Amino acid sequence: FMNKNTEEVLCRFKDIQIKTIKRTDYPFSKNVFKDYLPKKDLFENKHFDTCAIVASAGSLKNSHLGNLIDSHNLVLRFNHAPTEGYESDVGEKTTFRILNSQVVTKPEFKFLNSELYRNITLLAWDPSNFTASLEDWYQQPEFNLFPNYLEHRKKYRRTKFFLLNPKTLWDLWIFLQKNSPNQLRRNPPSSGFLGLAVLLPHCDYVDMFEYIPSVRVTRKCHYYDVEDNPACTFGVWHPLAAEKLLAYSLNVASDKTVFQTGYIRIPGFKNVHC
Ligand code: NCC
Repeated sequence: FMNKNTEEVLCRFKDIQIKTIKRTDYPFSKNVFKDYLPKKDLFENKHFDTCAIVASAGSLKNSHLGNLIDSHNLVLRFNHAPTEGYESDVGEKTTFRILNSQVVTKPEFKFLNSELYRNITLLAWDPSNFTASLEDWYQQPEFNLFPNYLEHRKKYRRTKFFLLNPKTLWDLWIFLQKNSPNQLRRNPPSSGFLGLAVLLPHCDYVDMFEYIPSVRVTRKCHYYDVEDNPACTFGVWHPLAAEKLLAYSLNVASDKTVFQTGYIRIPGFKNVHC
């Protein structure tokens, strides 16, 4: 059941265009990137019946959600979040990974060698300044993901690897600000919210696991490490609380599903009538 508010907000959400960097985008059109950027759009006209987004939250630990997650047609994971050793809680299927530019560049993540980043669809993002052009961003990325982007493209030709146009981060931020009662810091949304925005045009519905914290809520940052940091769940740099309140306002699943099982369900754009 979708109430009127849900449908209205989804209609405004639908207006945001998710842009990836194309061969024709200056300055990439004039440099070596033009031969390596994908020709096609992310997921083009592909449609998936059911999509799962696995937030990396510590509350996934002991959730036994693995089979439910794997039953979805598309599974999105973030950054270096592993499945190996955690299958019963987070599943083993990965269709798509969203990576921030730290993961692409910092040696500890072994981006060019780890099997986590092969034979799936990848989308990497790096924040630009609010008013920056693509050229400004290319000259001054926050973490210089461009060299490893090229290396990866050369090494793993079969992996579909996209770069997010950083303007999309600010379009999402503006949308969040317009739909939240509080003044937000001007920092881009988290990979989790970006994932939701990328998938809503392509899925019948999107199930987001442990993005809205369930009764298993914990101070642990991730299901896969021991870091104790409640800011991971409620936000410090990203406008995480605003993202989560907005996502929760679009939820059509029951309280029991959200707070005991541990996921929200958001209807894909195909199901909204604007
Ligand atoms: O932690 P991170 O996020 O990789 O998590 C992926 C997404 O899951 C959701 N999440 C995570 C933990 C938690 N307790 N609750 C959650 O809801 C969020 O939606 C989050 O986006 C990122 O968004 O890219 C982020 O990346 C990390 C870090 O860079 C990578 O994990 C690589 O180590 C950032 N942490 C730091 O930079 C220290 C984090 O702020 C955002």
